[in-house]
Amino acid sequence: MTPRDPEDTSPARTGTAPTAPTAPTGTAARASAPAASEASPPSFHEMWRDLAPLGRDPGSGGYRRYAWTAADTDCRAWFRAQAEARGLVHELDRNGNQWAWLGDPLAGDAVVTGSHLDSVPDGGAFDGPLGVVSSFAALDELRRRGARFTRPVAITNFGDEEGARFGLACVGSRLTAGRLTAAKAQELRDGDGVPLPRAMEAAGHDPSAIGPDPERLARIGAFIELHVEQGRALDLSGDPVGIASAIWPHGRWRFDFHGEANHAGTTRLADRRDPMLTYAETVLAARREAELAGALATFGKVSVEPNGVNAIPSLVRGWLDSRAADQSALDTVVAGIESAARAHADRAGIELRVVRESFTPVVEFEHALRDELGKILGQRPGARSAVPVLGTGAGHDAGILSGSIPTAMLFVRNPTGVSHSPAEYAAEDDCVAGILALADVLEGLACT
Ligand code: HGY
Ligand code: MN
Ligand code: MN
Repeated sequence: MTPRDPEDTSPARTGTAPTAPTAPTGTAARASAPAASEASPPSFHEMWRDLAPLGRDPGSGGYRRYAWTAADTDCRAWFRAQAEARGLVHELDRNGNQWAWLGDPLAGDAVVTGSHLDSVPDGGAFDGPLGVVSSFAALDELRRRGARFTRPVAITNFGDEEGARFGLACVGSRLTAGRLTAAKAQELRDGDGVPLPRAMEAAGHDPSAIGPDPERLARIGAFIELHVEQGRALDLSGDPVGIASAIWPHGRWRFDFHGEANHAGTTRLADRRDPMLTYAETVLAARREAELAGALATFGKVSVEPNGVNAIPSLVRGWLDSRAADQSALDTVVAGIESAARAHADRAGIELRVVRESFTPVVEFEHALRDELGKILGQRPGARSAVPVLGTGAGHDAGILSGSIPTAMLFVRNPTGVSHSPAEYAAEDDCVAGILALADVLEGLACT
């Protein structure tokens, strides 16, 4: 696999990709591109290229679109511009999620599609944005077909899905679904100690009404999220598009290892209480426990105080992300890791505190809607016998909402399976296949 030019975040071209007018990117795009209109909305390429430079780090080529930062604000402005270019009614809900409505938002039984625009640190271009861009493109396709809508349709951008800044995934959808209370949300702090409500205010959103939104959810009949696959199942099966069956239970735990600060150059080894050693042992234990249970465990984030080359740390904080196909395996892994950490901490005179910061139980997508998608996609001319149905270890807003409304997911093939990395990408033909599949699903659900 030849590495892609990090400058090029357009969907990887395979063969003769359909061409579209090449629009300049960033502000130039907004200044010089012809005014889009309902009749000729921005194409997939134009949307993709306008979005591509927003929040992208020139060094890594990855995205740093963290909740309620300037990059997030730029992405939100992009979303609103796409909505208005199509004559959709743009709405910001109490939790800062964006909605672009076609039809009466109060009528009920709406079919909603969308995803998120925020990213993990140095994330890829597709995780989230592919779902949002494809939603607009699928609506454009339905309008080109002259589809007659019999239900309201909305496109969403759910805020803070990755939890990169405040540590909790899916804050926008959790608040809306009542799975995160306003009080708990107000306790969230970023790495600089900035409370979530203050960050919202600084970005221009009034946080005073954050909280559950049951009336909104009661007006939604189905939510469909299209997402780049974060794995290689579709690449291995040879399918451009798949349907989600379930999301593994998964969570995030913070391990605080408190030791004793001291001089690196004068403190005898026997006299040290070095938390870095217990942290290191815990990381190795995580891999051992995950292998034993056939699960996943990752320490991807660590902070050290005082973080000096010549200072034995006083505190090491490590964040564990663990996931497993079932709850009992997940419980076993996390318990095994914590027990190994405590055993070493006791021997080394380290004080250990473990806090569960985020947790999502297993999600089984509603069978009726999942099967409806399979029927719609399986009946298309030239369709293969069945669209593959696959599980995932990745969390999504659709998973959070699945406890409140019928939800389903479509996955688009990811040739390498790589995600949460600047190297993430999907072939253009597969992105187009995803758009057409989403258009067919929306047509089957929301049109005569
Ligand atoms: O962490 C996840 O699975 C998702 O990308 N938020
Ligand atoms: Mn992600
Ligand atoms: Mn995502």
